[in-house]
Amino acid sequence: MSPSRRKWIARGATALAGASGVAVAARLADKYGLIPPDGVGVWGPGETLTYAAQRLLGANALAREFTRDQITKPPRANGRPPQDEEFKRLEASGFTDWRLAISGMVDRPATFSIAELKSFPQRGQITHLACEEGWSYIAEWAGVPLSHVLNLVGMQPRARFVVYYSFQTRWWDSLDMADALHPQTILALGMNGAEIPVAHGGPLRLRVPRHLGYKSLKYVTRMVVTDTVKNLGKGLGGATPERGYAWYAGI
Ligand SMILES: Nc1nc2c(c(=O)[nH]1)N[C@H]1C(S)=C(S)[C@@H](COP(=O)(O)O)O[C@H]1N2
Ligand SMILES: [Mo]
Repeated sequence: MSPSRRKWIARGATALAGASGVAVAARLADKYGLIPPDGVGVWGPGETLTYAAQRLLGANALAREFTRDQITKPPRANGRPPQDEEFKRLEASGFTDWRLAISGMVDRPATFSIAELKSFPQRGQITHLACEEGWSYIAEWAGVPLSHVLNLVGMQPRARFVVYYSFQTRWWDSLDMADALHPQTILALGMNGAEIPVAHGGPLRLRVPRHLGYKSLKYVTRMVVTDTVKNLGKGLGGATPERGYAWYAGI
C-alpha cells in the first residue's frame, strides 16, 4: 500500500471512530437526561457532549468572584434599551408598575413588584460578564437568588426548565434546574452599589455568572417553569440558540 493511501485510510478511520464515539456519547446522554434543547441537527452531538460533560463534572461549581478594586470602570453596555412608550412610562414612574410574573409548573403562580423582590433575602457578588463577541467586564451585582423565588411559588417535581422573557420580546432564554437553582443565579436589582441602570437591564435582569453574557437577560418580565421547551419557538430553548449560539453557554 502506498504511504499516501495508508495515510488516507488512517484519517478516515479516525474520523469514523470520532463520529461513532460522539454518537455513543449522545445515546448515553439521552438515557441520563443530558440532552440540551439544541442537541439536534448537525451541531447537536457537539452541544450534547459539552452539556453532558459539564453536568457530569459538577453542576454546582461556583463562578469566580472578584474584589471591589477589580470592578471595571465604566462597564460596557450591550444593545439599546427598549425605546417604546410603555417602557418610558414605566421608567418615568420609577418602575413602580414593573412586574415579574411566574407561572407554569408551580403550585402558586405569582407576580412580584420590584419593591417585593427587594424585600427578599439578597445576595451580592462581584463577577465577570463575558459577551460572546469577545469583550467583558467585572461588576458587583445584588439581587434575590432565583432559587428563593422558585421556592416561594412552589416548583413542581416534574419541572426541568425555567424559561424567562424580556420586555424586549426578541430576547428570551431558558435554564435547566441545576443552573436555575445555582446559588449565583440571581434576579439582579442592583449594580455597583446603585439600582441597575437601564442600559444594563434595569429595573430587573437575570445574572447567570456561570454562562456567557447572553443568558443574563435584561428587562425580565416573565418566567415559565416547564418540563419541556420543545413547544416554544423553534424548540431550541431560547432566542440566542435560534440565532446560532449554544443554548448551554457555560463558562
Ligand atoms: N433584553 C436583553 N437582554 C440582553 C441583551 C439585550 O440586548 N437585550 N444582550 C445580551 C448580551 S449579548 C450580553 S453580552 C449581555 C450584556 O450585558 P450588559 O448590557 O450589561 O453589558 O446582556 C444580554 N442580555
Ligand atoms: Mo453578548
